[in-house]
Amino acid sequence: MSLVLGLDSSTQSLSAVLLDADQGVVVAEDSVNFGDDLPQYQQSHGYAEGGVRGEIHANPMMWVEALDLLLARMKSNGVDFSSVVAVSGSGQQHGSVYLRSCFGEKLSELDSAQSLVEQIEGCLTRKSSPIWMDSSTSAECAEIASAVGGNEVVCAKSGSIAVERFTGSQIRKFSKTEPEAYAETGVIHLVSSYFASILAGRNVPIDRGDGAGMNLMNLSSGDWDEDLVEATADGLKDKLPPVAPSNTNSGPISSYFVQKYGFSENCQTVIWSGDNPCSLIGMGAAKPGKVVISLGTSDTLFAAMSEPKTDPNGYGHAFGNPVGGYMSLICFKNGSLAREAIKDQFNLEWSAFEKDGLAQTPIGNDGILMLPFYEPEITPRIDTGGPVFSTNNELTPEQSVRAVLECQFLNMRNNFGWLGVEPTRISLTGGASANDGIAQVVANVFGVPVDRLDVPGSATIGAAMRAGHAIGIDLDVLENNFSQSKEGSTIEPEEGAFEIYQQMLPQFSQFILSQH
Ligand code: ADP
Ligand code: XUL
Repeated sequence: MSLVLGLDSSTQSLSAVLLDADQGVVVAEDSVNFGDDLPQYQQSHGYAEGGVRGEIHANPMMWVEALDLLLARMKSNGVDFSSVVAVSGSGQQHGSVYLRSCFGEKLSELDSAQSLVEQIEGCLTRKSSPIWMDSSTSAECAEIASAVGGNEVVCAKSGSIAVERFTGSQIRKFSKTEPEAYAETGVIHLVSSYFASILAGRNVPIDRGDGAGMNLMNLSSGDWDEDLVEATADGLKDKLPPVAPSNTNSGPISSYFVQKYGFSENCQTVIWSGDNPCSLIGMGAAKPGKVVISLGTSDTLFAAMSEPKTDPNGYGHAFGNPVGGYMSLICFKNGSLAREAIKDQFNLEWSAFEKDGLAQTPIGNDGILMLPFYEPEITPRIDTGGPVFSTNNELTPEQSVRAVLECQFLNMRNNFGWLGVEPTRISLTGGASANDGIAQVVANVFGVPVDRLDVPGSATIGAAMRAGHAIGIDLDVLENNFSQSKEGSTIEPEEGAFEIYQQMLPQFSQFILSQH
């Protein structure tokens, strides 16, 4: 029996899935929701509300408290961790944690009689972690780009132009605004490498999948880019962990987890990757050919690439593919949070977004358009100060639901051409993918069938599969066992729908342009 554990520290929750890799069985799964399960941190969606000038930070202690809570809860529910042979994980991308040099030593002597929070809190040089939703670093992006010769150079080197939510500009801002705390910082981790280090009981590398989301890694060499690192902040080279291939085994799990939760001393830890790279693996999309749309807190569209394709408009990104090669990705910030905003505004349930709810309005919504940008959007880069409608008439709840969905996916279609792939099917994942109505709109707008996986949580599953792959389990076996479409889950496009959206697309493009 090869039990592998996958963890996923996403924006709103920390989830775990335990797989029997050989048998293709999900043995256990559980999740801690930051807002519901850890209300004392007052971060109901996983981050502090009310940040100024686009700042969005989360509490890195909340994340580690969630780890203790999740493992304790699973253990008390009867999960036996002693047969787990390998563990890895997935982290929300771009977010960063700032720690003193003593962090590594602290991790090597963790006491299982105390909590992780009690022991790690003193290592922080910055109490909060900027996360991917933060848009406060435009000045720093411009400074980094100008220092290396422009955004074309940043993009050619790192796979993306200098981007506000990426870690480089966030580090630069910290070094400028809190120079003393920056000087006290010995190591800067991503969410992924922070968790991976805690599990391994020592500082471990950043993987090439997530590392590519920092504007600091050279995509061709797979290592830190000296010019970018120098342009970002003084002395940064010494504060970055090394970069390593995603399948790096970082050794046996820390004795903290052996003593407290019953892991075996031989359980291997594999370095973590970002949630999107892990989802690529979980969806069985590691080889070029499949297009995946993930409807999580953010909506993303991604696909494996043999070459690192970059977006001429600067909105999309090339990241490392955890099993080698590359992946291209576009991220839409106003994903589930925009859908939730409509749901909350009209006091609806998710059933209003299901097929029956959508049947109350015609496909195309009688031409109503909406820019569903509750937060400043990143694809395209636009701040409309809230949602914008093409009509002054007040919309019914049903019209609003259809408007948000249709226009989110029209916006996706408007922005994915640079990937150079014409999907013949789409693999759908993320919390909202379980909703048949939402899946139907995706199928209609793209005009292709939409498949969903047999098992939920592709990032968490992908993390567990990566753990298995790194210790020698064949990727094809893992994909056969866990990345299959759920029977009956395919949604075909409705007759005539695609043609309606073809006509709406230029109108939608014009509407966006009129708001720039
Ligand atoms: P993340 O990994 O970014 O934390 P998930 O992929 O877990 O996000 O998705 C969580 C989101 O899924 C929730 O915030 C919620 O908006 C959305 N969601 C959950 N169930 C449904 C549903 N039945 N219909 C539509 N959206 C849903
Ligand atoms: C990708 C991105 C988000 C985060 C959170 O670039 O910013 O998808 O990874 O899920």
